[in-house]
Amino acid sequence: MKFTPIFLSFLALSFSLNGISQNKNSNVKPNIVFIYLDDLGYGDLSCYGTTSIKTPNIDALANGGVRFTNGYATSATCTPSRYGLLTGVYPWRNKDAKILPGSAPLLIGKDQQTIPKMLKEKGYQTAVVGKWHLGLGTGIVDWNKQLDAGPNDVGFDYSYIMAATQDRVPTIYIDNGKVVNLDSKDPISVNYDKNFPGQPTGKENPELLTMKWHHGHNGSIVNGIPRIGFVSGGASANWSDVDLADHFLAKAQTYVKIHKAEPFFLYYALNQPHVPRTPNPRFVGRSGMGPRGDAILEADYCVGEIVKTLKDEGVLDNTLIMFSSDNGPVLNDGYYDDALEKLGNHKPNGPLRGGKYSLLEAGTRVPFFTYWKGTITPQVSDALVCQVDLMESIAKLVVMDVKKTDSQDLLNVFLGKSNKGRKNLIIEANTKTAFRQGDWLMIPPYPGDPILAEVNIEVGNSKDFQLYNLKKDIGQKQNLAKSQQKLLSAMVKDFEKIRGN
Ligand code: NG6
Ligand code: CA
Repeated sequence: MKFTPIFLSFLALSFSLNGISQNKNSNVKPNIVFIYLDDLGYGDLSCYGTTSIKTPNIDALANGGVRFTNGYATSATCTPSRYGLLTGVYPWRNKDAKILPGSAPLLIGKDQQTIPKMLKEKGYQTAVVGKWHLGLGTGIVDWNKQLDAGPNDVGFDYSYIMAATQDRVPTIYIDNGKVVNLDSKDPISVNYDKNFPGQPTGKENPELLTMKWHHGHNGSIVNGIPRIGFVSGGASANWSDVDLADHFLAKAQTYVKIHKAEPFFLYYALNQPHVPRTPNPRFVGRSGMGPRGDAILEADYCVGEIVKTLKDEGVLDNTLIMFSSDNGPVLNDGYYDDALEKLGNHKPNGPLRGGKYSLLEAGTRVPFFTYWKGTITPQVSDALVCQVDLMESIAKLVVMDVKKTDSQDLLNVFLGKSNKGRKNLIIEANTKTAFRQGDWLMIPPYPGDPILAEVNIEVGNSKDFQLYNLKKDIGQKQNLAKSQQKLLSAMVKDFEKIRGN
């Protein structure tokens, strides 16, 4: 038989689709939108079982796709989780992958493999909109010039970001490496060690504050909110906190409209419900739970709007949407904002133990689901999956070979065609690590207080080994390390083999 060129390209097309049925009018390469929330807990969404808050837009995606009950961030804080997500490398392999100040240099190496870089090679347009928190520049950053290293150097064609977090200076938008609305007559300087002469701070000028700090957060004051770090100048570039969510949403929507004709990857990183919680007045009071609950409702609105845009622009059927959170929940993360006082019966960590900063489950087990209209069959999956697996899985989706990392190809699991997730996973909290294997979780002994007092969260420190059967005991109430010694030593061995110590 002779193969004609047309037949051959048909053959290539069929293989490249990995058996995924495609909408007739769609691109061969699906768009990929990764929606990342910040500090959203396993129990914070109605699709994950809470009845105290309603998140209909997020629920519609979760219930129409594959909703994971064992979906993990690599870490219990932001920077390392984002590092693992974008590079496929466990963050504990990089000693600098810790919560970064707003002045930190770019954490991802310019020659490191990243998801957007890989997708660019396949002809994708790539974008990050929202929270970055992976460092900028190569040393001391001059915010008044084009930044010399950032998202655009690690694979993103377009970046519209906040540098670090909403509670860290600088409180500005950065558009493709350039600070937005900066007045050259009022240059901006940032310092994380000492204040600039004459600048008020949360510590010295409580009379200027509209939001009070509880711990940390007593540096420079912007919009009445005390932040971490010190800043001078750049007043015209400061964002409006209550408009942050709308602002980033509009940028994400515009991006979709401009790039709807080409395959695109949009990493849309919202910052709700991270502190300081400043929902737009439209959402204030709506949850009855104070600003934290209102911020979750605002995030739900944003998700609904971006999905609406994908639909209106005619690309929803050809877009794989993935949703997750960078780490677990925290109530008082440094400001007095009623998160605790108005919580009522709501459990941000659901049935899990611990929270943000914790090696116990609620630190890293987070809401996680995939949605692809017309392609994914709705289901709940108990497979073990981690954000670090996006690298290999997306590579598989776009038919590409990538350098081996800690990432595993779980494409069929993400598409709901298999229930075979990872066999094991190393999770991390403040550079300490623990090991999940099958249904079991082992936490090695660590010195330090079992409770991080300032946030009142159990972080998992103990002088003894901890071993939990998560299938039977999701709340980690029973430490079986003493009665399951054989299993414990086998797990310690496997863990050390991967950790390399
Ligand atoms: C901590 C901050 C906390 C939050 C966190 C980063 C203090 C006392 N606490 O150091 O408020 O900003 O860093 O959160 O400053 S994360 O989700 O970006 O990792
Ligand atoms: Ca976070």
